[in-house]
Amino acid sequence: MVKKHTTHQGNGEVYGTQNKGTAPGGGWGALRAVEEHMLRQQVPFVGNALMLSMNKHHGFKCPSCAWPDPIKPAMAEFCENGAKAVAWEATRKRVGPDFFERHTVSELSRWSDHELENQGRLTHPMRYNAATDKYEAVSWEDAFQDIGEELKSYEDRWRVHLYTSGRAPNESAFMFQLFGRMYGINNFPDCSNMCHETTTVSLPDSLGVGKATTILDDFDHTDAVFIFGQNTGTNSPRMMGNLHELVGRGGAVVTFNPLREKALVRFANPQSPMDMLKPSGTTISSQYHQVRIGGDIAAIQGLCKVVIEADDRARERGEKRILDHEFIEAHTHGFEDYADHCRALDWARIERHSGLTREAIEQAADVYMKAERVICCWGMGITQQKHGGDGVQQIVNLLLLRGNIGRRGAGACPVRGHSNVQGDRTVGIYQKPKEAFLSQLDKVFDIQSPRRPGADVAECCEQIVAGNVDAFIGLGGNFFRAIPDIDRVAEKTLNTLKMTVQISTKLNRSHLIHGRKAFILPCLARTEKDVQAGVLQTVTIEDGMSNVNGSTGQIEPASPHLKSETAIIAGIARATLPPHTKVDWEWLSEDYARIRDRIEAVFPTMFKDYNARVGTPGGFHLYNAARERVWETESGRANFLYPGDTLDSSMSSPDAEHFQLITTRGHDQFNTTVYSLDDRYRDVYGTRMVVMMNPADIERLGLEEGNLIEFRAVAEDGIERRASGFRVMPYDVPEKCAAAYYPETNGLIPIANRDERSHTIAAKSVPVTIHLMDTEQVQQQTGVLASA
Ligand SMILES: Nc1nc2c(c(=O)[nH]1)N[C@H]1C(S)=C(S)[C@@H](COP(=O)(O)OP(=O)(O)OC[C@H]3O[C@@H](n4cnc5c(=O)[nH]c(N)nc54)[C@H](O)[C@@H]3O)O[C@H]1N2
Ligand SMILES: Nc1nc2c(c(=O)[nH]1)N[C@H]1C(S)=C(S)[C@@H](COP(=O)(O)OP(=O)(O)OC[C@H]3O[C@@H](n4cnc5c(=O)[nH]c(N)nc54)[C@H](O)[C@@H]3O)O[C@H]1N2
Ligand SMILES: [Mo]
Repeated sequence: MVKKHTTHQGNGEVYGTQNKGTAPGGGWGALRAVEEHMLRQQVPFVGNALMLSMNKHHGFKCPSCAWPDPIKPAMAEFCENGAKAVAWEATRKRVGPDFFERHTVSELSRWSDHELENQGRLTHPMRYNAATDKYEAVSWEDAFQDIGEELKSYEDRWRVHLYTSGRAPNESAFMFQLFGRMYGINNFPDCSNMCHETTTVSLPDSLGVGKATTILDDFDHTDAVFIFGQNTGTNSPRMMGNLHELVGRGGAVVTFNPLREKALVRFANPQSPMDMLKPSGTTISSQYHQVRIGGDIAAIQGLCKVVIEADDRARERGEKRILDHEFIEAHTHGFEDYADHCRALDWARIERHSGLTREAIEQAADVYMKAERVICCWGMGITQQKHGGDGVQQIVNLLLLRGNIGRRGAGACPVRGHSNVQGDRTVGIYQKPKEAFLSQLDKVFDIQSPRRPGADVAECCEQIVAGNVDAFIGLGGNFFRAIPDIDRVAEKTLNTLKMTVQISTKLNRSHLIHGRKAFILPCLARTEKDVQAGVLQTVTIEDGMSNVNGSTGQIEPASPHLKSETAIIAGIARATLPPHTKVDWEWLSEDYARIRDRIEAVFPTMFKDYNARVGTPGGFHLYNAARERVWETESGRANFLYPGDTLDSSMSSPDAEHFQLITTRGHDQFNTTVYSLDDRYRDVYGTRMVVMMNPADIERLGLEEGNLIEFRAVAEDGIERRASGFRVMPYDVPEKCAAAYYPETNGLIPIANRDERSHTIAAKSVPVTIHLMDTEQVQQQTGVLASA
């Protein structure tokens, strides 16, 4: 049966322009938002005590982003969006068997993402019944047996895919990969394949490590932070505190972003009483460069050109040199080639590709040259690009020029997304595992792991479309909503997958885009007490700067029927794997310290004394070689790397007729979880169905503000991909660049629109054309909206 899925969030909505432009990011708006969201989720008084234990020693780690905590946290160490995430999780609303009794899956398929999750927490394990088109309650034991029988029945086990979302803590992620490898596969598509995989793959070629070389302390000692393609105010709001503090002591923030993101322009720190008295907050970015989408490679090479040529002049004049030649000499490889490449670049070309003027680039370079210590941060604006890996490597080149790596106050800082996305990868969720890891895993568990590489997210999607997947198990997340080409994948999923199993906390679209057999297995959430064999358990989380922290839930579980992720994986593993295997799954899941002991056995150096160190306030830091100026690269040095010809690829050329579309997050959302239809930081209220466009483009296309438009994807495969019903909204964004919200636009992204090396989906440059909807389409659309 093919179900019709609504991709629209608007309900006969209007979009407003209240507060246009004036209020800063943060400030009173943030405090009001926290209060509102807690009330809306009916989070009772206990919510407040809960909030105070967040990110504290013996407390729980915020389930929102991966920004690290200070060693001495503030009284209330949380941000507006962390509070929303907790309110959303600790909600009093429930989705029990009675709910599923009232609604068929076909009906639910027409609900919006917000409506689905807003029903509350899942309470019982559920199994799909095709005869009634409903999910029905099932006992845990029956669910495990049924899943186990199914998994055992497959002839080709490589047709099974095990997806992980980055909220899973180290313990359950480790169990999940162990189960997968004992089952015989390396198919571990992971949310990072849509996120920072670009960094994970390209950074090691440059620096030998795939993680940030900075720690939080570096932000206290830096002179300048350059931010490329990361919307700090919405996605890692606690980092705003670090930027605010930097500006306060005279440091500089230089931002590269096509969109003017409000909080990066001005921000009022809710934790600063002085700021809260100022109506306009504090200026954060001393320079804000609205680079063309995908134009960072050209912009950064322009920056490097200015710095290198200034150094050339200093040499000629016998003045103090600009580059750190001592560092370059002792620690790097490929400098001369790269310098020549930059010297030879023509300014007209740099300007055309970056969309920035030479003067603007020179101004940014000036800050870079004057700052003794610089940190470069980057997010999805860099990684979700066709040449994302090249973008990451250009950022590293810029840092290397002045020895800005492996020094206090300086470094490379990819800002990671999900709270434990980095840890999941550390403990073995990886489709291309290294031999050293596998042989150690095999030794510790006396097993034989498969050596053949498995599928990442893009490959998993392709294999589903090709009809080559039998079963999908999701450890958290909302795979069938977060992926590209969602319509093509969904259709195939419903028709060809034999089984889908989703381990979840909330109802989402991935429960509705299901296989012939389908299970929803509800689990405990991060905030909740996880008691195993009578003992309260702690899990561990690795933040985006490699600190491993304990997290202990504080509140009573949403339902007595919930199991922990770890117990669920143990249940599936026991029912699937032959009884004589050496792993006692139940025994492991009864005490998470036992799992950590096994993790330590597999990674004896990295996780030395794991259990003892879990209790360290502020956690413990995992060794990062580049931070110590030890280069684990083939050349044994940090490498200057640059692409030959990527500036001129036809799809991303500034001369192309089509638009590049950014698909991005609003302020009231966490990935596919939509808390509300407002985006206070972009002055969008009551709808998410908007397209932000440059006024000159609106005029050129003969459009007007408020018109309804349709996107048509421009793709080399000739497949038609459309999404309609987006309202035109004039916005401060470069020409031929447009922006709309994710996931409403995910049907427009071809699976092949991705970074070549890492396969990370290029969700920030989706080639589209924009068309005014005709009267008939508008009537149909408004009909849909009105009846939704
Ligand atoms: N509250 C909240 N917090 C979150 C999340 C959430 O959804 N909500 N998601 C979490 C996750 S998983 C992740 S990965 C992170 C995501 O956090 P971000 O990395 O900030 O991702 P996006 O929100 O997609 O925003 C990307 C930014 O890049 C800019 N951009 C787009 N194209 C370009 C370009 O070509 N060049 C440059 N220089 N900039 C560009 C966009 O305008 C936007 O400001 O946040 C994490 N934290
Ligand atoms: N077009 C476009 N697509 C994108 C992106 C983009 O910018 N543009 N961003 C990409 C990025 S960066 C990412 S990381 C992915 C995100 O992809 P995912 O990580 O798959 O998606 P989320 O929306 O974070 O998942 C939300 C669901 O997780 C479940 N959940 C919440 N907490 C828990 C928990 O503690 N345990 C378990 N088991 N389940 C839990 C809930 O049921 C909830 O519905 O999306 C990617 N897709
Ligand atoms: Mo992410």
